[in-house]
Amino acid sequence: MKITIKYKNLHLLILFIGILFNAMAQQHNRVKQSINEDWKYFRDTIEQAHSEDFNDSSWQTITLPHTWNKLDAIDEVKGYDRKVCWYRKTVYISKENAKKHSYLFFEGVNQIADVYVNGQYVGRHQGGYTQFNFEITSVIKYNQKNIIALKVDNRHNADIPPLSADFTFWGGIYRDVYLVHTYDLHFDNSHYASSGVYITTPDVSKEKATIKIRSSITNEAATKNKVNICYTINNNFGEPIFTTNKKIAIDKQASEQIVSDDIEIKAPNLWSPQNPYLYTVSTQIKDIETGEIWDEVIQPLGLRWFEFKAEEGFFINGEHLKLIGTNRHQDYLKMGNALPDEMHIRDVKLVKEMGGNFLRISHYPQDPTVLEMCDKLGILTSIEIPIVDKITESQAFTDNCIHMAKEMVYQNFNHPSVIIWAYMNEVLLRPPFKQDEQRHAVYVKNVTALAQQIEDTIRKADPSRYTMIPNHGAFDRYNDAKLTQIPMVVGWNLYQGWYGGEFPDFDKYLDKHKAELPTKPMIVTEYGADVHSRLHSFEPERFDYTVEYGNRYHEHYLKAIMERPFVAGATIWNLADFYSAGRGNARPTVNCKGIVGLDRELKDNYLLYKALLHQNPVVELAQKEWKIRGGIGAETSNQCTQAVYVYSNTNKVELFLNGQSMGVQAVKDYKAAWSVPFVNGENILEAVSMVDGKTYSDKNIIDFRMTPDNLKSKTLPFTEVNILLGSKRYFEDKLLDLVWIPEQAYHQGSWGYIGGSSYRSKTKYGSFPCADMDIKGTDTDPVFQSQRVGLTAFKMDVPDGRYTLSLLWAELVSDREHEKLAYNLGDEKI
Ligand code: GCB
Ligand code: CA
Repeated sequence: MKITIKYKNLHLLILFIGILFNAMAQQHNRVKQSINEDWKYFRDTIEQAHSEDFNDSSWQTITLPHTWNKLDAIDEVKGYDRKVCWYRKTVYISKENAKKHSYLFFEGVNQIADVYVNGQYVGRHQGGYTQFNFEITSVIKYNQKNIIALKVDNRHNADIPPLSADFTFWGGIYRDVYLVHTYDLHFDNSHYASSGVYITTPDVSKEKATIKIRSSITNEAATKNKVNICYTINNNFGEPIFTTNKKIAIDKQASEQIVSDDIEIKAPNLWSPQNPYLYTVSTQIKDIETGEIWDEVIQPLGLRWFEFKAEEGFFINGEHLKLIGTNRHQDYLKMGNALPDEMHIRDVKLVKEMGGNFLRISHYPQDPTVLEMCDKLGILTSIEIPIVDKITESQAFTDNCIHMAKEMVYQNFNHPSVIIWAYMNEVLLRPPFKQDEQRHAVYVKNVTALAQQIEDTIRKADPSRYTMIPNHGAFDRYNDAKLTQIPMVVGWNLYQGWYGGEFPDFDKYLDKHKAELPTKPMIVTEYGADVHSRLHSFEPERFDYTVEYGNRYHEHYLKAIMERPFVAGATIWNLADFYSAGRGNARPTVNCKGIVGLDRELKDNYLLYKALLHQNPVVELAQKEWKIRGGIGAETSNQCTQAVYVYSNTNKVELFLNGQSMGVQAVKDYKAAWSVPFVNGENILEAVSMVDGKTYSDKNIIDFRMTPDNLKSKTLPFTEVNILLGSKRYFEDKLLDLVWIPEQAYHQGSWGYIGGSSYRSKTKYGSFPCADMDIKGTDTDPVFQSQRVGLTAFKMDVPDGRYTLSLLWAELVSDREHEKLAYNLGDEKI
């Protein structure tokens, strides 16, 4: 059956869902309803905000998800609000819930939430990335309004990870909130806010699968109860293929762990990235006499087995699979981390459409929708708790880490997409006490001890998956601290050719792992280069933030990864650009290592991976987002020849410019290249490949703004030129509809600089072609971040006339390191 929904039918749909929901509620007796609408919010701490009769009418009305840092963490003022804010909401709870148990369920609040209902304290949750719930039955008023109040605190807290990291710690109730009602007999949702049902598949083969279901059941009634626990396995059409029962008696006010008998499925339809076949398991608590269902939990079930082998990599269902994909943060352009579910879904789809099969959910557990989508689309995952950069040597910190590890494992236990539980990202990146050798050694020992404790906790909670610690590229440091030995898989975050070194150093590092840790499976958990998708260069250089440098980086890394079978997998840092409030770079407050932008615009590297990973023919023009190009027209031809690339998995590609063939090129390492003589104005590029008699093509229309070398040219009259002094970069300003081109030295009859040298910034990572700082008062930072130092003159041999000359620069070197101002001298008529 195919259902097409038009807008005018929307009310019908809502009605339909309403009927369905009611029917389900009557049958299943557990109700979970979102309460995202109509919250009140106050951006500060305030006395008595928890109390029932507090007047919040002057507070802002908001809808969840919500973060208070959406704008202040991306503005030009240093820092962002890490503080206490308040939320309040009124909910009406009807009398029919009086016999039930009611809970408030939160998908995530960053980072401490103190919850009150009707003025009464119901509990605290620490940690911004895991789910939690509180029972509120005893404080509810029925057939009346109930006041929920939350004090939310995202201040730095030495006992709660993460302590420091390269991403913004957005504060707020930034995920969905639900009200849940259950009957006296229900699955135990208080066990780390999990479903209370844990499914394992101890034995899976092509012939049969064994399934075991462990559930935790609570009887809150005043009497002992006899019930039937009913297990049903449904196929992916929702049709039951297996049902069994277990009769049990539970004491009043008690909880019991029930384990099903082994359930066997013959010739299972195996789950894999190619075939993400999802069964579901319904576990019901049924009244032994009336058959009435007291509670039901439905969980996904994927039947698969997998293994990491140190030399050969990863295997699923007995078949080798190179794990390739990305990391992911949970934010979006100008929205912070407060995203609707659809936007999480969109990101998982982006990985799938690229051809990826693996997602490292970094550096913290994310919205439940992410794993649901990974199950459905066939994306394998690694999830981790947010210990990043460093630890605090306190019992409270340890306790919080252990608690988070348990929350992570139990809350996500049944997702077939999860293969790895991870923890401790680059924990020896900035180890303290460096000056005091002995104290430093104690710190490292404490890190090792904490790692071992978390490892033991995770292995005990879930022996069926792998564990992993992702380290940065300081091999010996991690090896000496045993962080390469404690987990089952080692992750390496490697940036050779970005933060330091050269591309081939990456290859050497991989080979070092194989030589020194030959029995330890390994994943390249991070690699990437910052790319501002409006910056281009034909002479790319480290830290110029150009698309072309990023392309070189990934082209090299990808080859090295694919050539080495012992590299089980690799996840690009990062799927999308993401906010990191402390960063300057080419886009202040943003880490630009995404292969798509903050707005999910595809960058070139996404296309490279697409060509590599897809089985079907792929032909993609690179530099696709570069719509306004610029360059200098040769005097005789008025053409400007520039390189054009195509990413493809076909053998050869033909390129056309305005309908004229530029020749056929062989594809090598998924890339083909041409020199294309662009003309002033519109240039239609078309790349075409023939595979098995079928044509595959891609098109891009480029508006080329030609600058004459001779400004007095009659055939190419000069109208405008925007020059980036001291730079080899091209910068496309889509808002102002103009393109900046690199400088050139002056020669007779033309234009250019006389004297001086290109500014180089000195950073801890080396000398770079541009500044690495936030330029205040502008959004086009790259225009200001390069300059020519010691310039004698800038000369332009223009025809007589009136011109507008704008000089733009920033003070890049100053004592006031963080107060760089953009100076725009305004327009001078000359
Ligand atoms: C890393 C970190 C990650 C950073 C990344 C970078 O190694 O794990 O959190 O964002 O490097 O871009 O520097
Ligand atoms: Ca959600």
